[in-house]
Amino acid sequence: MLTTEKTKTNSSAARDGAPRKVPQQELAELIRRVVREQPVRDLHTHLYPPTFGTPFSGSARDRDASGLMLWGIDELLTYHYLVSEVYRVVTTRQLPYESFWRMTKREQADHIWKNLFLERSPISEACRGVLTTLERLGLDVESRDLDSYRRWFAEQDPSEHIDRVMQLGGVSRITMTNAVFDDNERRRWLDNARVGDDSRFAAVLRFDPLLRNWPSAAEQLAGWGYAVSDELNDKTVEQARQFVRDWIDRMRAIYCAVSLPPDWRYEGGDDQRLSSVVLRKIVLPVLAERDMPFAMMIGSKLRVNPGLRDGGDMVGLADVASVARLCADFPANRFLCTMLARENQHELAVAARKFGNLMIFGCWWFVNNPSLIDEITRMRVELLGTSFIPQHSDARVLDQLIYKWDHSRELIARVLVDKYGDIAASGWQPSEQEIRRDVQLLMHGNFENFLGAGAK
Ligand code: FIX
Ligand code: ZN
Repeated sequence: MLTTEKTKTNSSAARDGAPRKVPQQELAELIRRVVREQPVRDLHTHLYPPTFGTPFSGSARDRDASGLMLWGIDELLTYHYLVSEVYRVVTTRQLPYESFWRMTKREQADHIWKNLFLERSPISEACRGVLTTLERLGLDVESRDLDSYRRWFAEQDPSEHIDRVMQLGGVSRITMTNAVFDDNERRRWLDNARVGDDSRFAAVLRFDPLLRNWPSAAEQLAGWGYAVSDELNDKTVEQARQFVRDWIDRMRAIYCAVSLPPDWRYEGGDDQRLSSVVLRKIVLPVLAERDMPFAMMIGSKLRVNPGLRDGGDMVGLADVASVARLCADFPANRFLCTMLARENQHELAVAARKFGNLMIFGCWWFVNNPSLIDEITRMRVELLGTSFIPQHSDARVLDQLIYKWDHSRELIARVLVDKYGDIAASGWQPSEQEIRRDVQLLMHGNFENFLGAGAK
């Protein structure tokens, strides 16, 4: 219905102190700029500061072959996504997995560069990401001169490079994944209580085996001095809770996390599945006590092809109803959740409409591709407005922060241009201040607010 009453013009609105409304034609550019400028708090990565050691030390020289801080062009090229992709081109008949893994990192990178970049165009998302990163670092992509890129990285100091990459990626703080059951990771925390003391990074206690394989986890806890048996009696429960508390405190973890297989289920209060009992009696009571969220990343079938190592994991359809039951049964807990299957995304977004203690996040791993980020983000805005966390990087190599956030910012902005355009068409003219407020929530505030008082 057309209204006859003239709407307020910007000048009259400006006169009475209301925020300036953005004319439609300027809206798209403003939104893109705001999304580009808004620092993001990356809530899930596999990145580390130099204190965790680095196998490629650049100008710093102190290499650590089992170091956890991965960075530089050879790590970028040997990302497990690209190992999987190169084995589609050069099969195991031509190059058995063992032969590949016996190569040096440099030889593996040469193999991937030759087969995925030079002999075929690097148009997959993981290949394209390498090019975006090189270009944003100011290197000459057109030269295709891999050794020149190597020479440049060899001159960089790892810690200074972290600052550079965070600045280029617009990342305000990096959230680690600290897998306490990984011997290399655990040893570093036990050897050096200050290993996590880099303010650019926040720790996350990750303990998949507790839920994926309790008997094995119980055996390891016993070996670490906790009086636990694989029978979940009161003594075991209390000791396992103490294990979780001890590592939250040692790491100063901001949340705890697991990745769960697609067939993981939670059937409610009397569910006697080991993972459900461990959740109900050990994990969730400690997290409620500590006012800390619990992150569940659901849908990964591990090592369906062991020869590919980290690249050998697969996706499967998960059960959103189990997440909904958890949210209902544990109202004092807060749940971060992302799922790996595209087919789970709509139901998970609807579950988030039902439970305020559920915060869905990211386009994880196999749905972290432009076509699916667009589809999923669009659907989430339509169902949840600004009350979700659109993305995390899942970066494993420091430099990936640049491309993963470049690509995602562009896609998130594209969705927001349409959505603000839709409301502007009805006469609701968003101000720049309102757009900045909303984008800050999506990229930073929703995560920080969900963390609770204890962790920042
Ligand atoms: O469980 C996880 O944290 C997954 O993100 C990783 O295991 C996976 O290899 C990955 O890095 C995906 O992007
Ligand atoms: Zn991850």
